[in-house]
Amino acid sequence: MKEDFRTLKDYWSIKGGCMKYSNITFEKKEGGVGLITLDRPQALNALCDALINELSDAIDKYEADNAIGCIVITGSEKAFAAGADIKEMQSRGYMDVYKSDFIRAWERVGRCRKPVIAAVAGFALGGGCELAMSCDFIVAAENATFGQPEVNLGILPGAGGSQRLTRFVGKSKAMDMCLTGRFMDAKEADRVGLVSRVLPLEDFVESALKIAREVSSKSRPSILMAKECVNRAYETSLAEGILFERRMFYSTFATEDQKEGMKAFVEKRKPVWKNR
Ligand code: DAK
Repeated sequence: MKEDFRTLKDYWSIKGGCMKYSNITFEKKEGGVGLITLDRPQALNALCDALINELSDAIDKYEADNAIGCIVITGSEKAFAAGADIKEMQSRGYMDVYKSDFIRAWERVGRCRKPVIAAVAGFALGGGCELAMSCDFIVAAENATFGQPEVNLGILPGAGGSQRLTRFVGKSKAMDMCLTGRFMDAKEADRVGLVSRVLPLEDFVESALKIAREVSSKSRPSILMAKECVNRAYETSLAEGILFERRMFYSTFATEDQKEGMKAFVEKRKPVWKNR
């Protein structure tokens, strides 16, 4: 059966209850923002299976909730996430990882239709860096540290790192990071385009929430379409991408929000979005 959740009530009635979280916190913030905080401080937010499943469930909930227009994923001041949980992975064999479809829950963030911002303070390493890169954009605190140090463990990036990092920072930097395992600080990450902005560590999460509130305050259909268009740039040729954007652009003229947005501009007032 295809699941179609319109409200949280629908979600829970279809899913049959509320998952209890012990590795993340889930808070609905003012201004239509859903905050998810990775919360395994004893392991620097290492991404164990339980955490990834909780994260995936939390994204399902926010996606189903009409009150939420933007999602923020953050960690602690010391670590966004220090990678997949090495202690959990170490004894696994090929058949364990192959048969378990280990990747599915990891991909949930990248499949979210609503905008997702990664607010990274401290370490974002291995799967932590990959998780941040699967969000729509990354804002970094001054102490943020990015890396793909999997080579030090006898493995390589497995949740999109070699592909997404290369698209963000180009071949030379991506090769450098994946082959040496070296870390990149927030300044370098800003310079090479891995992050969209660097913010002071003080009040970092509040600053990230402010950006999310701004995104959430726009017309929802135009936000979803803009996100689809930018993502299309990574999946297609320039000519096809421009055609796709044009089709999407034309379709905004079928929305009530286009009428309202332009009317409000002409009347010198703030638009009141219907999100339709
Ligand atoms: N896993 C498990 N525990 C970890 C951890 C990790 N990734 N990172 C840190 N910890 C634990 C430490 O073991 C330590 O626990 P106790 O010894 O106290 O019990 C505690 O967190 C504090 O860490 P440290 O004592 O090491 O703290 P330091 O400040 O000295 O060092 C550090 C911080 C981040 C530099 C260091 O902890 C470190 O190097 N951590 C490992 C970083 C790393 O190698 N990350 C990559 C992991 S491999 C896939 C999905 C995902 C992946 C692959 C495939 N599919 C779906 C297919 C991802 C793979 C990876 O991420």
